[in-house]
Amino acid sequence: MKQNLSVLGSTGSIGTQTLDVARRLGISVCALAANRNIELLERQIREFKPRMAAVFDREVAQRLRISVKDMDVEILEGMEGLCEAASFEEADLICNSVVGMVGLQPTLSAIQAGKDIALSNKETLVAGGALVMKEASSKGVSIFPVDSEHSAVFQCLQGSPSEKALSRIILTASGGPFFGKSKGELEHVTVRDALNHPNWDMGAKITVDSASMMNKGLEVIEASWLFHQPQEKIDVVIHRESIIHSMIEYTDNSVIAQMGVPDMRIPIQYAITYPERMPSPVKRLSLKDVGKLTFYEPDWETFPCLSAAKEALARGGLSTAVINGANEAAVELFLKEKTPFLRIGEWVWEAMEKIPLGDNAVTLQAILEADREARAFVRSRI
Ligand code: MN3
Repeated sequence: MKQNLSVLGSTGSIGTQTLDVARRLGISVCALAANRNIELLERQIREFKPRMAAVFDREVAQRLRISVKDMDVEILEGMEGLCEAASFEEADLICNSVVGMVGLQPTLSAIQAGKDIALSNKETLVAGGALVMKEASSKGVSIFPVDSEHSAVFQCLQGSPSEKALSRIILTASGGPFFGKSKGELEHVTVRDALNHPNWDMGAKITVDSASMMNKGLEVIEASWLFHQPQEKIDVVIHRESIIHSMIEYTDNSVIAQMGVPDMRIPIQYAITYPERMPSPVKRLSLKDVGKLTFYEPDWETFPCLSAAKEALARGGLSTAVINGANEAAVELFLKEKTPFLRIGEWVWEAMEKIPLGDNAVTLQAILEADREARAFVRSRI
């Protein structure tokens, strides 16, 4: 079990739940990093007494320095601060739960420093999977998945002979708030409609990604890197109740599922206590109360983000960085009510078709450039 955490994205949904797990298990926190919610970050500093904290937004970092000047904590800022928190000497686990592409460089810093990572920043693997997995294996760094589906697969794989015995990964998807809707019905949906998720309480970006099914697309790519499987071996099934968090199928067609009440504190805690199991505050699963579990084929036509992600994974190289950047920019515009919901999927496809990817070598430089181009492409479309 890990003893000293660095928590990046500590004021977000996963970050606050990570600190909740740490609090209950009595695990220390030596570093924190947040974007700009310095009121909550200050409360976290006062409670967990980390040695350092990083504020991504430089404009508010100075305000935090003043408000915690009675504390023995160093306040850093910007991407350097985030990377510093990601490689902080005393940490034995870096919990990377920042949202979006901004999580890539801290992940690489953690790997360079030889730190194990509890990863919930899926964009890290979507944009930079090739680079991240190569570096992690050369440094002997373990990446523990925190995303509920990937934690489920990881849990199912415990005791498995090898990944070679896997014949399929079956990722479950809740279907989000727009399950069963037609394209016509999605024409005029609002930000508020998209943010109304049936089963999970999450941040705005990932909730919109769930509504568009881009989240599942990103998770297919994430699964491909984490478990070394090609895109055709990763299936998606809609499972409205979110009780089965994902499944694996072995070559003998035996299927293993991981189940539980939908609560992120289970996957977060498992990444921290692995390979141990500890009591958690999560409610026990009562299958009698759930009654029945249902499954459906995803609607690939109405939710083109899902097929875009599979296509990008098949194309390889920088394609996944492009669709991720295009999606982040499109979601940002949608959340600001500057574009209709359906444009998100269209732009993601267009960006993949139209942006020339050069020689496709997946270096950090090339990933950042592909990301920049994809965002600029989307912004030029309104
Ligand atoms: Mn997930």
